[in-house]
Amino acid sequence: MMKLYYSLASPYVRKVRMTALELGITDRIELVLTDAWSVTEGLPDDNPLCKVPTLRLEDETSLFDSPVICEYLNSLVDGSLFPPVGNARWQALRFQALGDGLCDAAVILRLELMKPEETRTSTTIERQKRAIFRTLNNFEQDVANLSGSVTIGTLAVAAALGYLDLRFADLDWRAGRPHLASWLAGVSDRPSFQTTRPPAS
Ligand SMILES: N[C@@H](CCC(=O)N[C@@H](CS)C(=O)NCC(=O)O)C(=O)O
Repeated sequence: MMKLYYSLASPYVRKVRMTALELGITDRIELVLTDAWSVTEGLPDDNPLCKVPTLRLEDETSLFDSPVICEYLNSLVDGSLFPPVGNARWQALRFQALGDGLCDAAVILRLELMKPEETRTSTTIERQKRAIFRTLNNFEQDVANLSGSVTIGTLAVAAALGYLDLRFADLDWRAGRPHLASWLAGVSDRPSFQTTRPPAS
């Protein structure tokens, strides 16, 4: 049995769990709930970066980060989440990079906003906000390319938007982006999105 170190709120973990659900291989993965910030054994032994998601394989080697884990899982069953060649592949990987990058910006922004007000850096806050808004606008304009068959790009963007809903509801990303909003509403019907919904916090 493989082991996935996971947390409930991480959008990168959510993408990996959605991948496993879409591929129908969740029965091959044991989920190990882990707080990356406080854990002292297990996760840091398997991933020197001590981040979730980390996948420990049956041969006791391990894989990270989330794009690597997802591509590995896809390869186990010769799945179609990573188109093998051509434009479809680059589109899927590009959307994955933008989805993951949106999460990176949102995580940095959140950590900055958790600091006492007087120690926050306004240039960091503004830079991350601009990255978030530009990326959302790019998705809105490019929704036709997001709307094809489900790929790792679909799952990454859905997980990222889900993370904004969890942590930045007040950002109201749907405002002025009706195509992206209805795109996510469509993806939200998928069991992989439903099953991995983080508990409200
Ligand atoms: N690029 C990584 C990002 C993973 C990541 O940043 N995970 C966060 C949770 S959302 C984490 O474990 N943070 C703990 C830390 O940074 O020490 C991936 O795609 O897997």
